[in-house]
Amino acid sequence: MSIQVYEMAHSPYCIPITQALTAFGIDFDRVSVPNWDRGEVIRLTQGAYYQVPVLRHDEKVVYETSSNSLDIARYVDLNFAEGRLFPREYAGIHEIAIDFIENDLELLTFKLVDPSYCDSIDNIENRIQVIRHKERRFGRGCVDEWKNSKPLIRAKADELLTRFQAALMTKPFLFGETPIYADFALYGIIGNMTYQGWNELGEAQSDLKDWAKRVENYRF
Ligand SMILES: N[C@@H](CCC(=O)N[C@@H](CS)C(=O)NCC(=O)O)C(=O)O
Repeated sequence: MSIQVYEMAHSPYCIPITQALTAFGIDFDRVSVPNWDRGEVIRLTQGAYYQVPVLRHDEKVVYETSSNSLDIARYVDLNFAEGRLFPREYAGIHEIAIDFIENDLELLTFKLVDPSYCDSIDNIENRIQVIRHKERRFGRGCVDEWKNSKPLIRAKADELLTRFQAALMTKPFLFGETPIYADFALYGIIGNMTYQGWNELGEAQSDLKDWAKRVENYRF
């Protein structure tokens, strides 16, 4: 059996997949896909997809079929996790939590990372290609704007994170004694936000730090 995850190491959508595979003891290879050249995933999917992650399991290629689908996570759940990533008992409310993490929260936290990420790209053409990509969606000068309004964006993100801190006050993971996909999704957000130390969890978020360590070290 051979498994590859086509990824960007700092992506809030790739980290949950690679950490879930790791938690279930699945061996896989990481294929790094640069933000400025999506040729490899476009070829792999015969032009059907250009985002990451993309999972390849032997000859099967799995990618998202819509902006809010969880096709790769559910594939991992069915093929490697025996349904333990999406327990039936949390169905519905679980997807609401994931949707909030992948959209409402991510829409704030990636803006805390991208200015540093762009600055870290040495090659000017590659860097401007990434900025161009962001500006297509968020408008000209958006990356500098995020840099200048970082404290405000961080305050809003911290406010949303308090809801997960509340959920962790009575249990080790978001829904109970073991991590489910929502835990890996939130772990992806925190992993993206704190990538290369560009941002850190504060004193008041030590419970989130402890939870992230639990997710990281958890093995089924
Ligand atoms: N809903 C998708 C979102 C994936 C996504 O937004 N990936 C980003 C990286 S964080 C990407 O590839 N962006 C480049 C692009 O959209 O061209 C998922 O959950 O996998």
